[in-house]
Amino acid sequence: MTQRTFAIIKPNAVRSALVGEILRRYETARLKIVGAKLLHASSQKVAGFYAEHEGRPFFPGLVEFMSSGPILVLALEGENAIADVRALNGATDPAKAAPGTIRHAFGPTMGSNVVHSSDSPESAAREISYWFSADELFSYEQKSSVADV
Ligand code: IDP
Ligand code: MG
Repeated sequence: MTQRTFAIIKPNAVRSALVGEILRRYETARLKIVGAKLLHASSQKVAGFYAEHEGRPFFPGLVEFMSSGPILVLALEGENAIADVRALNGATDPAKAAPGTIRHAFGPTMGSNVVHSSDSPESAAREISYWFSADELFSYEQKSSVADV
């Protein structure tokens, strides 16, 4: 089933010039970029995004980290996009992430694990609309080569 998911390239990955490498992995897996913005979120905006984790011991550090610099927010579309992007990203703890995943390759720690992605259709819908307005999202046919446009 074609579906949309939401992902974030976190501030440490943007700072470390990993944007191209991470987008290449998503595009190679036949995920279409249907929304993309570089932005520096406020701590309030990040706290609202991660509201389900409020009260957990790692929450203040997570909010501080995610608002520490620019992030790339993404809406991605494809067959089984939600599960596929979770699989490409790997386990939350980079030390437990499978070889070949983004978190295994780039780590470094649970608190700064380079990428986020939605865990269900409900969270994907909430997260896409939390960061994107309707006119920032696009639909188009993916061509297999630039000569094919
Ligand atoms: P997910 O990003 O794999 O969906 P969640 O459990 O939803 O993982 O947690 C959201 C984010 O909060 C994680 O990506 C991670 O950066 C951070 N986090 C979760 N659990 C811990 C922890 O025990 N210590 C430090 N950071 C954590
Ligand atoms: Mg999560």
